[in-house]
Amino acid sequence: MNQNFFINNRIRLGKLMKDNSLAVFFSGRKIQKSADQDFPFEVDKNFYYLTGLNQANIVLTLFKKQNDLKATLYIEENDPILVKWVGMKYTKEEAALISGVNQVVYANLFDNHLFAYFNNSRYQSDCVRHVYLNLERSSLPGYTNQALEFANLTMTAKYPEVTVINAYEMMVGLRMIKSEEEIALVKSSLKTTKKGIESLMSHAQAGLYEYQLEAYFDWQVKCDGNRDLAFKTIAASGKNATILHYEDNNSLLKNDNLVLFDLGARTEFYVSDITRVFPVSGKFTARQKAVYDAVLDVNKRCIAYLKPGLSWAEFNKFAKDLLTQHAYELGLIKEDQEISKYYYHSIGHSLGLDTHDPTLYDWGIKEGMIITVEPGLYIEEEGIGVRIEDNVLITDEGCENLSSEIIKETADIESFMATYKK
Ligand SMILES: [Mn+2]
Repeated sequence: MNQNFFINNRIRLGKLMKDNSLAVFFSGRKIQKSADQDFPFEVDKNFYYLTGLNQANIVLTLFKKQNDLKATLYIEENDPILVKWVGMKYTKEEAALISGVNQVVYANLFDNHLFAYFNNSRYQSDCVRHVYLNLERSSLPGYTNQALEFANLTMTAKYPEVTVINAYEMMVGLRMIKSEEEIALVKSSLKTTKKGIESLMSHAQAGLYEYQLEAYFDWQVKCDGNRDLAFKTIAASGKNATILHYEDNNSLLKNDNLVLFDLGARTEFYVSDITRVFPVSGKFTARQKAVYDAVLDVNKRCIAYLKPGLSWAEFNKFAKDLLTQHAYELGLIKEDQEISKYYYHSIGHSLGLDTHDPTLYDWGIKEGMIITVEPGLYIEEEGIGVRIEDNVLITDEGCENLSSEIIKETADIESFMATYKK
């Protein structure tokens, strides 16, 4: 991603800030896994969106004064001993080049700079009275992050006269509407995802374990140019496919099973999120095909229905009503409300730097959003779970299916499988 993307994102945020205000964003920190091992570092996505930097313990400040926006990065200095163990951190020049921030300084200046921004001992018109923080919440017990701690330990404790404003919703609003560069990266992820799906399907056979199918996908993603997984691959055969976030992937594939896989590659943090279903034997049974085609019909009709101006409630109702009709035809239900036994999630979500990209649901569906369309029917008593998930870009009067190249029709799946069956 070019630095202009990050510069432009900072300008867009700056326009939403009050005059004489400061925004402070943290890149995140390493989290201990066990003993001297850490979890792989995952950068704060709002920080990344404003800087393009992917490293722990960096701070970005944006100071808005008389409609001028000054960005400063605070980075850690390289320690020559540590460099021999873990390699170089960003130099000032590298951080400046990636982010387009001209002022890059070492982190030891941060506290002094803060005091200068908030110092009101001699009244100056540019004294900062409002500070924006990325106060993301989580329902996890004990959850904390650098911004929440900064709000408590620095702002409340040392600068109680300064008003803290939550920038999180502002960031979510900016991230919801995708730029051309972001759309291109999602498309690039989908290309890799397509290759991985074809690798996984071509190797499928009874007697393998689900985790072996998972490995074919993951291997292809790694091979395809230093990409990552968007999330842990779900490979669920038979009844396992009725568990939405099944992650064990340790059952044996049987010839009469359908396999549902829900997976995606990510490229420079921009993800794809695709679900497909295929028969281990290479041939759908009549019943499997009936269920599959019902879900496929809903998938296609939802994509045809999508356009800017719809509310999420309308979109969800449209999908649920169609799935309900099909459930009657499949002999699954006798009353409308019984559908919740066979369909128990919502029709889609935003996609971007996160797989479930944060969303302001009140905005409804808007042009420039990338969302998933993923109807499903899960029939535990028959060991059949079908979900068909595409990724679509909302356009001015409808939507464009970004994953239309990924195999989806039963006839195509059967002929693809047949070329790999001996
Ligand atoms: Mn999804």
